[in-house]
Parts: sequence; structure tokens; C-alpha cells
Amino acid sequence: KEHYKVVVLGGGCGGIAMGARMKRKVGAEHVAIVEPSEMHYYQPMWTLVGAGAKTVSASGRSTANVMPSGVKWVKSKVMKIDPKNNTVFTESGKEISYDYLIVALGLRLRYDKIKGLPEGFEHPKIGSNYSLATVEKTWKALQNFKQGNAVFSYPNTPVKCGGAPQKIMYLSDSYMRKTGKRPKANIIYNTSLPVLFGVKKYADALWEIVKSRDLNVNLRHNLIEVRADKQEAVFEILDKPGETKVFEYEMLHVTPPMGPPAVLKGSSLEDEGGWLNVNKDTLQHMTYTNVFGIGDCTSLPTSKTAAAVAAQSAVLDRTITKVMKNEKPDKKYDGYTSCPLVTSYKTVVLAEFDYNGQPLETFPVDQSKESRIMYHMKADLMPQLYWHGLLRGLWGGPGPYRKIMHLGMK
Ligand code: FAD
Ligand code: UQ1
Repeated sequence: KEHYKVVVLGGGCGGIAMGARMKRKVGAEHVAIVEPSEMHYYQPMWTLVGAGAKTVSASGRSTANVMPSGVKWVKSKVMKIDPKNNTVFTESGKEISYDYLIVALGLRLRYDKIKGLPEGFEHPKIGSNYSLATVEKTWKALQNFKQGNAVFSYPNTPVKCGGAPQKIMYLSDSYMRKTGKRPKANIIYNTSLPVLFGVKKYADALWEIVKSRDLNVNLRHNLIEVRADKQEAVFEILDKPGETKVFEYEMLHVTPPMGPPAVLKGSSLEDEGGWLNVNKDTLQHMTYTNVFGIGDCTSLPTSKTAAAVAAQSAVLDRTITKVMKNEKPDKKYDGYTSCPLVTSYKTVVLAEFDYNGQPLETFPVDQSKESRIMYHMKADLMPQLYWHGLLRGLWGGPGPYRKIMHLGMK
């Protein structure tokens, strides 16, 4: 049986960032990260990969490369968590105990909840930017598109990066205009939500874009079946129970239903929805005081993004420091999250907001306006900030800079 002062479950964005921070706190030999994958991907780049503006290989690095040096990498899956006995069990048969546990398991993609998927991906004309296996299929479908319906879906569950399902629509529209195919395309965005975007300021801006580019938005439409052999997508109309509508497609982009990691089920760590039940201010678990959570796997009532993970990592660092000293956590997470809404190959609307859905913008400009500088930031600067800042535990979100940027402006 192995023991570490800090065990981190998951070596994605939140897990690696917290591993790096905990190494600084307690020393590398006292930290272990449990992660089965050989490769670590910068998922935000997949929006651009699906649109042909970046390659998959540019989005990945080996997990060995991002592991904080000296930290123990347990290359396996966690199969069971026993918080009463401060122990986790891995698929490889290891039993590991801890003083402090950080859960950063991300979320689970549920393509299987849509009838006809994932098998349907064996056919052409269908893709999905959300997984490594299907992101390049989006770009193929876009390139091969000649005429007809291009359909984009948004599921009836929480998702990571709530803007991504529509970013690929804007990019597809731009691509079709560039290549002269746009007059023969009917672009359709079918979303389960009753709104185009959760924050009014940005939703208003996006509705203007949708209207000016002749994009068709259908609210409260939920994808339930794909008949890939016939190129048909079946949506249920959420406000009219029992009613469905079939859309023929020449291109289909699927955003899958998403849910919590399976290993949380029955662990006594989860809330009713199955998400890791943490305090929304401190990120400490609601019942187990030596358990903490970060990122997509948590119950935190904000939009699930890497930008949110960055802000959470700074708060969680502080919370754990306090708990280790037997003091009360004092720093509060405000729910900061951000979604760079890519609206073409040149422009971004940079949404940033908090728990209350109030805009919390870093730059002293109106960020609901499409901006070229923000596109450059998204495409060229953010990956650097991710690999060299966030993953090394050096980037805790733009909060401190926001205050400086706004000095004398308001
Ligand atoms: P992840 O980074 O997903 O990491 C979870 C890790 O847990 C994985 O490495 C996984 O292998 C591991 N794991 C799972 N199960 C187990 C197990 N049983 N045992 C051990 N390990 C396990 N965010 C932004 O901020 N801006 C964007 O523009 C943006 N765009 C996006 C576009 C797309 C297409 C996608 C897919 C995501 C986008 N995101 C964006 C969201 C961002 O990638 C996630 O919010 C972020 O990666 C969450 O970090 P995490 O650590 O919670 O989860
Ligand atoms: C951010 O911090 C971050 O994590 C590195 C992202 O993930 C890719 C983002 O997309 C954004 C927008 C931020 C926020 C950073 C700034 C400078 C606004």
C-alpha cells in the first residue's frame, strides 16, 4: 500500500495544474497524480482543428511531458474512491492512501445516449469536435460539403465550453463563404436550451451575428437519434413532449450529452446529479474536509471551462494551504469563467462572467464586439498560457490583471 500526502485524481487541465501547485507546497515526492492516458490534449484547440485552422498534433503533448517533475505518475484509472478510509483503488490493482485528495476527473462524453451513436461516426458527413476520435471528421465533412443542410446540435445536459457547439457553426459558415458554397447551404443550429447563450450581453451580440449571416437557430430542439446511413438526425421538441422532427443533413456536428465521471457514483462524494459535491466558495468537499475538487467534474454552478479551472486553481491552492494549517479557508471563488466565442477565422467575442451571469471582462473594451485581437489571443496566446502558465501552476486566471487593466477607466 502506497501513501502520499496529496493524491490528485485525473491529469487533465485541473489535475496537472494542482499537481504543480501541490509540489511547490509539500514537495514532489509527497504528491501523486493518477492518470491513465499517455497523451494530454489542449481541448480548446479542437474547435479550430474541426475547422481546419489547427492540427490535432498541435493540440497534444505527452503526459510525461506535462507531469510536474518528481511527482509520482500513477499510470492507471481510479476504479474506486473510499473517502471514509482515505483510500483510492486503481485498475492496475494499487491501493493508495492520502492525507488530502484532489478530484479532477473531468466529465464523461455520452455519445452512447444518442441512438445510432457512436457507430454512426463510421459514416462520412458527421463529426464532433468534442472527442479526439471524431474532431478531424468535422473538418472532412466541412471540406466535402457541397449543398444542403449543415446541422449543429447542443444537448440537454451540462456541457464543457458552452460556446463550442456554436463556434463550429460560425466557422463552417465562414468556410462556406470563402469557398463559394454558402449560397447552397442551409445552416441550422438546434439547441436544447431556451436561449442562444446564457449571458444576455453576449446572447444579444450573437443573435445579431446569427441574423446577419442568415443562420437558422431552433431553440429547445434535442438530438436523440442519428440515422447516419440515411443522413438523418432526429430531434425531440422539448416543449412538446412526444413530438420529434427529422432533419436531413449533408453535414452534422454533434455535441454529445455529458455527465459526471462514473467512478463518483456510490462513492458518497457526489451530489444528486452525480457531480463532486463541493462548496462553491472554497472548493472543499461538503462532507469530507480533506477532499477537494476542481474543474468539469464538480458541482460548481458555473460554466465548465479551462478558464474557470485557472481561476479555481488559485482559490483551491489557498483553501488547501489554510486547511493544512488547520485554519478556515478564506479566499472565495466568484464563479469566473470565460468562453472565447470564435465567430469567424478572424474574430472572437470574448465572453467572461461570474456565478451571477454578470460580465466580468478583463480588458477595458466592450468584449461583446467581434474582435481580431481576441481571435489572436484565442488562437496563438492561449495555448502558450495553458502549457506554460496554467499547467505549471503559475496562471490563476486574469482576476488580478483585470483590476490593473481597468485602473482609471471607470
Ligand atoms: P479534463 O481536462 O478533461 O481532464 C480530466 C482528466 O481525467 C483526463 O485527463 C482523463 O483522462 C482523466 N480521467 C478520467 N477518468 C479517470 C479515471 N477513472 N481515473 C483517472 N483519471 C481519469 N475551455 C476554455 O477555457 N476555453 C475554450 O475555448 C474551450 N473550448 C473547448 C472546446 C472543446 C471542443 C472542448 C472539448 C473543450 C473546451 N474547453 C474550453 C473546456 C476545457 O477543455 C475543459 O473545461 C477543461 O479541460 C477541464 O479540465 P478538467 O481538468 O476538469 O478536465
Ligand atoms: C484562460 O485563462 C484560459 O485558460 C488558460 C483559457 O483556456 C483556454 C481561456 O480560453 C481564457 C479566455 C482564459 C482567460 C484569460 C484571459 C487573458 C482573458
